[in-house]
Amino acid sequence: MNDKRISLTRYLVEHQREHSHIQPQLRLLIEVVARACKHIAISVNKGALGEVLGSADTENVQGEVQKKLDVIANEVLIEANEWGGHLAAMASEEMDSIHVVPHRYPQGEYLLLFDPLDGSSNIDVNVSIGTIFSVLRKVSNHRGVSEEDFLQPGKQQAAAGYCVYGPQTTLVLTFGDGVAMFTLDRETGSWVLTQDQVQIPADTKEFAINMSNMRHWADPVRRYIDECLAGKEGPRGKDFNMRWVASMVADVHRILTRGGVFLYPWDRREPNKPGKLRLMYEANPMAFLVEQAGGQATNGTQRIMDINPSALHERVSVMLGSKNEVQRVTDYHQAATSAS
Ligand code: P6P
Repeated sequence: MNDKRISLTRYLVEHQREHSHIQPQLRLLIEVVARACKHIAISVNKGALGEVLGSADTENVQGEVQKKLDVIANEVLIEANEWGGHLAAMASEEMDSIHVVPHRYPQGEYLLLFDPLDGSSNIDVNVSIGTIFSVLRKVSNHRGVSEEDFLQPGKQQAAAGYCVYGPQTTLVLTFGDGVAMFTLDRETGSWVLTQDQVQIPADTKEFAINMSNMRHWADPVRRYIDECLAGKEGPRGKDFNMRWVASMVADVHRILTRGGVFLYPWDRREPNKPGKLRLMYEANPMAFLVEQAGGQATNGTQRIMDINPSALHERVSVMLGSKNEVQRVTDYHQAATSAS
């Protein structure tokens, strides 16, 4: 065993020693979530051998058909986090309402939100998927816990992260003091620190968006993408590349690893909805990670982590990644607003 390798436990102990805001309950929470992600990885990696593929023949609160692995991942996270005494309640993309820790267990000061398995449409075709999580403090001192306790802006997050189930299984984490990446060593079952103080390049030549929605976009997004497509003959003076995995965790992991910009903007298909992605357990945790890595994350006009939520499952328009590109998209939105 290479004693230069830093395990997740050692990282958390040393990080807690340096940063007083990391309370013992928060450290335990992250260790429990990391262990749950290992269990989810085992189920994901079984694929067709584990009878975990295909649909569960049920729908979630979003009206989406749940995959068997969506339900499995949700149950793993609920069961892993109920008994430890670090949480008051949990919220999930897969559950209509919050899950309060049963009275038979002690309640803690934290709230955990998660998308247990993001990118489910990729499960059956063996493309990377992931678990996204966000941690809030229960700030109200009234007894009990309700959905209102969860409705805090993303800047209030105590921690956030994701686990990407791809060629490697990688846990990415922030407490607000930078971003660290841990790769799962399957031989020992340990999470091993493989990158610390992750930084996203300020500039990029790579954008990620679902181009099939182009005709539905608002003008500022259409302008930004048209200029990327115009390449070096156009106003940007450089060629761009495009990626779209249709798994936010995979696209964000690429951006944290080598830069880029990710857009899932509002579009005219559902004009009354601000966007497709969910604020509380997709956009906010990813925005926290991206900002901590030196990037930006907005809804086109506002910093995502400043948005005051009004509903647990509310959606949001998302533009995040290399700061100079996200700033450009924001500038185009402001120019369009000024011109109107
Ligand atoms: P589309 C997955 O369902 C997800 O929520 C994100 O992970 C992903 O970025 C997006 O939706 C993909 O959406 O419309 O391209 O299938």
